[in-house]
Amino acid sequence: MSYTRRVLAWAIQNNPNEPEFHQAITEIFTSLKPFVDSRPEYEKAGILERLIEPERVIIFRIPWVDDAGKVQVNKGYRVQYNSALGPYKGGLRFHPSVSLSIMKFLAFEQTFKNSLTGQPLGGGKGGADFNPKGRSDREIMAFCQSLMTELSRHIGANTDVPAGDIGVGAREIGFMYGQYKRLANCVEGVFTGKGLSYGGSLVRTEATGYGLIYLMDGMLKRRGETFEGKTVVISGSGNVAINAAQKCTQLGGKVVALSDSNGYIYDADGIDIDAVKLIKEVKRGRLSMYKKHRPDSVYQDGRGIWSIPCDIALPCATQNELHEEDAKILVKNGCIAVGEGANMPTTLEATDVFLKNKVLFLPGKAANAGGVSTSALEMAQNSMRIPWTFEEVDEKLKEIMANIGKSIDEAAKEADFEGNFVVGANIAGFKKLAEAMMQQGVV
Ligand code: NDP
Ligand code: 2IT
Repeated sequence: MSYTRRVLAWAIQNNPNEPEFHQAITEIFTSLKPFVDSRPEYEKAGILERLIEPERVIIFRIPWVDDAGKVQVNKGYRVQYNSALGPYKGGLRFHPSVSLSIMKFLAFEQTFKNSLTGQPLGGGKGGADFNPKGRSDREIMAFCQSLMTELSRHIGANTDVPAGDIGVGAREIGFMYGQYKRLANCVEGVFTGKGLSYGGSLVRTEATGYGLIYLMDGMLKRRGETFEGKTVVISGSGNVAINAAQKCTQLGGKVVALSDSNGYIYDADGIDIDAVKLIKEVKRGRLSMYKKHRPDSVYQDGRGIWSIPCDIALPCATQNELHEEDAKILVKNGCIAVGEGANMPTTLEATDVFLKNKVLFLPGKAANAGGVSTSALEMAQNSMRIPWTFEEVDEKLKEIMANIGKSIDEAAKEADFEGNFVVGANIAGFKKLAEAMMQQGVV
């Protein structure tokens, strides 16, 4: 059995009941197979065995008191996956589905994504099985403070730098950062996505969605296409989806649909993004309220968003939200490009459908890397104690996304998989990581 197959089988056997983690490592190892198996130095250095085992996993209790005076307990996680390239870096997710498997898949993906950015970032991820929906600001604060009381001892500006993800935005980061500062008695860039008044960076809020559109725009242009006049369907209606919709609209695309965990909206005239922001960001409400703003739009319960005909599909909600049947419908409806704003939104089978049908497919670790890249820019500004303007950060983000596009394209070509950016992104991410790990010895 080849080196890659053997380590993959071993990892799956040794980490039972972790389906999302198995899915992520299967995708990456399958891509790496020809590259790694033809280079015995990797096996000699045990690179894959060391890469697949997180350096550290912290699981902890988060006790807090709700508004009714009842004690609640949640499970918290921080997976510190790999520090070969820099401090552990990656978001925190608050969602009832959070499990060890989901944390590990996200942290493993993050390690490759961060490598691809070309910035000095290791990989990590964390979160809790906490459901913020319907909770008061005081309950959110109590939860965030309790989480940070434990997490604070494991993080630091040069150790591990968390940020936001699903269910964690400016409000939650503010509460967690405030508690960290109090416990550590230290003001440092230990978080990214901070508020602008206390060390945050301009463009970080927009960065993941903008970066996705910058990369897609660049890759479309290589095929002689642009966003101008294209019909676009975007799933989700959170940070990534909203900012992707905004930039896409600025570039001439027409976003006709968005979704949340209950259903989706279709607006043939193009989604009114300000209305969505009001509903989701200010009122923390449901997309079903959109019809009040635009009576001619349609709201539909359920996960049928991919049946809407479009030229470009951008899954920006969560893992495994786009299945094989959805991919077949998208292809049948003439979709020419898919960009993953979310982490692993497309199942392995659906990805195959896109690749076989020559759909331009941009995998999450490249397509959504704009968020963490801008986090690295926030860290740089914190270290220098000098903030950059919106235009300066935006320019740097564009350059980083263009470089990512170039490196996944070149890596795919070198591996004889021209146009397959799943292979391109995995190999390009792996090469840099493996080189750093080899040079640092067996650690
Ligand atoms: P938000 O919490 O801001 O928004 C998440 C959106 O996805 C909401 O519309 C939510 O619906 C929907 N959603 C979440 N879980 C589910 C589910 N199980 N089924 C259906 N819909 C769901 O998160 P972000 O926009 O920050 O994150 C979205 C994706 O992008 C995630 O995969 C995240 O890992 C990834 N990502 C985020 C980055 C960032 O900088 N924020 C960077 C890179 C990737 P509802 O409102 O009903 O909960
Ligand atoms: O998945 C991701 O890349 C994020 N949630 C952002 C991580 C970060 O550290 O900015």
